[in-house]
Amino acid sequence: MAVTSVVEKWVDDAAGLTRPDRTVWCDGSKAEYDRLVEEMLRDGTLLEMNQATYPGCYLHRSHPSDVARTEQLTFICTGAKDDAGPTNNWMAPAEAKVKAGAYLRGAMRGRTMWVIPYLMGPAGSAMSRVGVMVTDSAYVVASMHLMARVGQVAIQHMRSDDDFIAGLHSNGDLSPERRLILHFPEEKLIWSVGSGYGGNALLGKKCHALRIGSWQARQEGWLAEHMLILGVEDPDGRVTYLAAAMPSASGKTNLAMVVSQLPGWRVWTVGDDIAWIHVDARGQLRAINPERGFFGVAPNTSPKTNPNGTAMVRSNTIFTNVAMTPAREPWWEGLTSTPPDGLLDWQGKPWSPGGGPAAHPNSRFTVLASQCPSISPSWEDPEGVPISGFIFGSRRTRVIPLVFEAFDWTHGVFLGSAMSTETTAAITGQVGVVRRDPMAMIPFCGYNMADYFGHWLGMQPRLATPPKIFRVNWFRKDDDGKFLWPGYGENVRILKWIVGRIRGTGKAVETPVGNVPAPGAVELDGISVSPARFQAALAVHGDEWRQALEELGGFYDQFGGRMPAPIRQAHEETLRRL
Ligand code: OXD
Ligand code: MN
Repeated sequence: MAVTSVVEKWVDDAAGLTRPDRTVWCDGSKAEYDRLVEEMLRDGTLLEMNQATYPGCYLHRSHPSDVARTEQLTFICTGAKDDAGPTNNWMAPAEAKVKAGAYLRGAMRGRTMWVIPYLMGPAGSAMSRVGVMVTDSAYVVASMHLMARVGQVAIQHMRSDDDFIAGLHSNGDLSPERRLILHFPEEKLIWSVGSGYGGNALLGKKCHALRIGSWQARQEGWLAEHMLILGVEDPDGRVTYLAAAMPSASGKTNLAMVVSQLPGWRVWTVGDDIAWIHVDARGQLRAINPERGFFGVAPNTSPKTNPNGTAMVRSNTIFTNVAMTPAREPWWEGLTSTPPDGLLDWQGKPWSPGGGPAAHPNSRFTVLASQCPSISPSWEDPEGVPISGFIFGSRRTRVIPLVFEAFDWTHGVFLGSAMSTETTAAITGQVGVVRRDPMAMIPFCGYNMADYFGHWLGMQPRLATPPKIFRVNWFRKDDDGKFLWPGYGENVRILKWIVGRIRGTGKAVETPVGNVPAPGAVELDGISVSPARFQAALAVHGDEWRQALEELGGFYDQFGGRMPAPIRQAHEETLRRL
């Protein structure tokens, strides 16, 4: 493989630090993937699933203390602390290198170091970007094959000799005490040691495409967002593309590949996690999905919640930390209403009902996007798809209406900045507590979030018609703790209203926080949601909102004078309107 001398030198330096027994350059071929799988079956890293019913599927069981992203061990290492901002963990670059260097020095002795040149984004797209990562984990290499475009194609897309994000990954000893996930955006560099799991280890995803990506996007004038991308096709065949930011494990993958319950309407999947969005020459926002596959949360994926997701993982899928049936098929909570007898849990121990979950709550499937039955014919279009609307969605039992529309771009950015959510198992820590998560980017913004809001505001003058911005919350409950909205396939009814608003047809009524659907504007035929319950799902309660906005003011205060004035103004105006 012809690589630049800058790449070669960086790889040599990585080997000098970590001292692998041998270095293997990955070409991304099917033969290479098959070889890796064979090796991992031999050494027990992978277990074969039932090849008759789940052909090409394997199970990986991670170390029990390495099961989710560890945000407390994730750092942005900028020269100036303020450039990382108050919502990121920060470490001085030199100190970070001394600390992690101690864990990495000689860490690959006796191991192979694989070099993975990878492309984030479709081949031939000017929006795609290159990374070169090294790792001592065969599981990471195989997963990167599914999640990115690996090999020569990456090198071909380098715009100059040093146009790549360098990523150094080692499993180390997998101990949380010697784990660090470090980002050096000023050096286009990632160091990750001590975890082999998901976003900590598949460096193309959260580390590159979001944390370093968001930094690069700001420098280069585009947006790197924690967003799914979907196309809503109406009965006339017209497709409207939307990008939606949602926190981890909040129904994002389900929405990205939702099967419409509305006759004549259909949803096409472009991406389920990350969107890179550029302004084209006509002032239109265009988005690509930088990833090649899905690393989705398995629990609660079922033929009811996500029929496309269930179908796509029937072959060529690496499962991580799911349970296994005696027939060697994968199983997780929610897949079927009753668990099959004789399950082995995610750690391989016999499981019986009544104890902990059989599958880890953050167990995952890794699969090529092309296997998704709803994958859009445009998903690899080098020009990207035109974005007509943004959705900010979070998981909130109370306060936040099912859907409402921002008054304008600035108000929409304010609504995104105001987002908070109830935490899930995708990160280590307590589940179900409300935390601030502006635009679902709190764990992923590689720089000061006040500057990030400013960057969003700064996009507006460059846009011919700024996309409309919407807020959704599928998770609102009534006083008895019952969901007010059925969700899943019925969410297409909400998407239809959103498309209507974008086209100027959907009816709305104004509230102090934004425009909600007018009575009758969302079709409720065929579902058991009474108009009264629907109104309850949309209700804006002044007292709850005032309290929420007060807390929000406290959040803004940490950014001091760096917080953009228009966001502060939108906040104050909302308080006045309530
Ligand atoms: C993910 C996450 O894995 O957001 O997508 O945690
Ligand atoms: Mn995500």
